[in-house]
Amino acid sequence: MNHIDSIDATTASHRKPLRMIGVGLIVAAVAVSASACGGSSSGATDTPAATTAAPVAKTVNIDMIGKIDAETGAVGTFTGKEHWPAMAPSDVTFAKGDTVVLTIKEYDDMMSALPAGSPYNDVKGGTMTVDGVATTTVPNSMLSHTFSIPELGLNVPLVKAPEGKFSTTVFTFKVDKAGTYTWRCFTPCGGDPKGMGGSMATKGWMQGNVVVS
Ligand SMILES: [Cu+2]
Repeated sequence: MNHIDSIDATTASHRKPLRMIGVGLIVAAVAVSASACGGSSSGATDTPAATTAAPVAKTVNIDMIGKIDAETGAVGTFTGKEHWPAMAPSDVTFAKGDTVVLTIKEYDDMMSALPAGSPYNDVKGGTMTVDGVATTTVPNSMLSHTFSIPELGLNVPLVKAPEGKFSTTVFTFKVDKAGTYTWRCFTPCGGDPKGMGGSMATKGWMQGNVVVS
């Protein structure tokens, strides 16, 4: 008796949840087709399931190299153009909501100081490490360039390289607003007397596009 009872109980307890799952699936299907109607009335052809699914955290790794304007050096790390330092690639693309891990290898060992009172010594809009050490600000005595997107409140001050080597900056951040933005360097590293011309004023050198899709 006891043995049979326990088999019955097991069978019953298996069936009940199965039925409940079946009901749950039907409800879910109705909800999806309802939102599909809403989608089609606004002309959108996107799959509703894709837009209503829980966001999946995605990590995007972007590598940039800070090139310098020396005449000689390792292939790919020097522009060979005096007073024309560059960051390459100058255009970066990622999706809104992505966790972006931006790694910048800075080869420039020249210090380039910001004017007194400049807000661009401080890290803003994310977290930063320099050669593995958490860093929140870079004093002028250590500063070479900046990777800044003022429109998004992002600022990455770049530590100058040890002579003949490079420093590695890793900046982790997220942007929740799609759009096309401009990053630029704010240290006076360009060619004119004020250091703001040439590479500083030219996309592909000390500024570039940031496309958030
Ligand atoms: Cu610069």
